[in-house]
Amino acid sequence: VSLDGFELRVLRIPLVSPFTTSFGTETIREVIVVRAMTSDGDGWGEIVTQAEPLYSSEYTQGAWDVAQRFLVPALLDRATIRAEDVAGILEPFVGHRMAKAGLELAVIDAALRAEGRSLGGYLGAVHDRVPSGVSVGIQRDPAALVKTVRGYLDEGYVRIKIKIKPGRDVADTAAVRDAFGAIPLQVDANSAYTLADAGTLAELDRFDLLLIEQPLQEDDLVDHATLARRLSTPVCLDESIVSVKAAADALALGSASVVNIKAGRVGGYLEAVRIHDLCRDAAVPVWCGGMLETGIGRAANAALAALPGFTLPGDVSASSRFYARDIVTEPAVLEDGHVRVPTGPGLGVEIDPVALEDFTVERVVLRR
Ligand code: OSB
Ligand code: MG
Repeated sequence: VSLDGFELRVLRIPLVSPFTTSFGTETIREVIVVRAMTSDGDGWGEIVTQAEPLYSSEYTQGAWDVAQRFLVPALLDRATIRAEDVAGILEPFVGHRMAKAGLELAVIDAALRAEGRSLGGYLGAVHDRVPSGVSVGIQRDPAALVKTVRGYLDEGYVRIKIKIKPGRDVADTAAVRDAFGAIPLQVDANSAYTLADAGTLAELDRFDLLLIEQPLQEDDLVDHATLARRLSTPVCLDESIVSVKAAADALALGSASVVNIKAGRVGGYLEAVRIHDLCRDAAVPVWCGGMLETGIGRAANAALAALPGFTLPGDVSASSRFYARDIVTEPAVLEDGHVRVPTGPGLGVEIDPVALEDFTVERVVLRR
């Protein structure tokens, strides 16, 4: 495509209920929406940073700065670029993967819309819908958790993930297991433990969980391998898998037997596909993680999750799980426990310009 410029916006979208993890509570989703402006029309992307650097070192104002100061100017330096060129152009800038991923998605969307080709087709999707799991935040107490989980099961979600932290792990998991029997259930610690907690984490083995996600720190690949040998519950990595190289290292070390793939965390949907391919060749199951995406990232995640190696249900839930109002005209909905993979050109969803404007708190346009 030939790029005319980029529009960046910071949005603040209220959540339907507070979302609590081991690292904090969110009540408003602060996110950056990217519009790539090309001679063939617009493309949309989303930078999935959160307001504070608690899940990852990236955060919204940091991404806002690095995108304007370095990443966008590097892209606008070229008269024309292909979607496949974006990552290479941005490669010299260390890190900032979520910022890079959002810019790349906007260029991919613009290019695919111009070609009349869907993102699912481009990435290699083989399903027209994907099973929908839900990530459930830490609640006031185990009884409140059971009530919240019951609501999601009644809606049709096919897999439950509960957030855990020290002191809110074994009893919470037991409460959900006891209340609902043999449902597909997994837990996510978001790096809240150390190897010294291996005894507590081993107590989770009796609940027959699908997996335990990211018990230790982002750079704890060796400790995760040590822990994995002590647990019968499969260890899945999220925060640690920042690239296809990190994924290869984790598999070689035995740090994970399941991988959560998030395009933002790994620098883009094309890198996400490379991790999918690596894991598929190694017979390691993968699933699509989420970052409370708006309708933009949610459409893209559905397309990614439809690749053949995504053999576990992802955190690809309906927009209504987090938002009363989305910024696309056809938000993802739950149908028989599944979310449909859009088939239209590019992301296959259209922006609702009024909603976009209503949630915007900062806006900038950078032109060639
Ligand atoms: O660890 O998977 C995570 C949300 C923000 C940051 C990290 C995580 C999450 C979730 C929510 O679990 C997943 C979703 O978008 O549904
Ligand atoms: Mg996680």
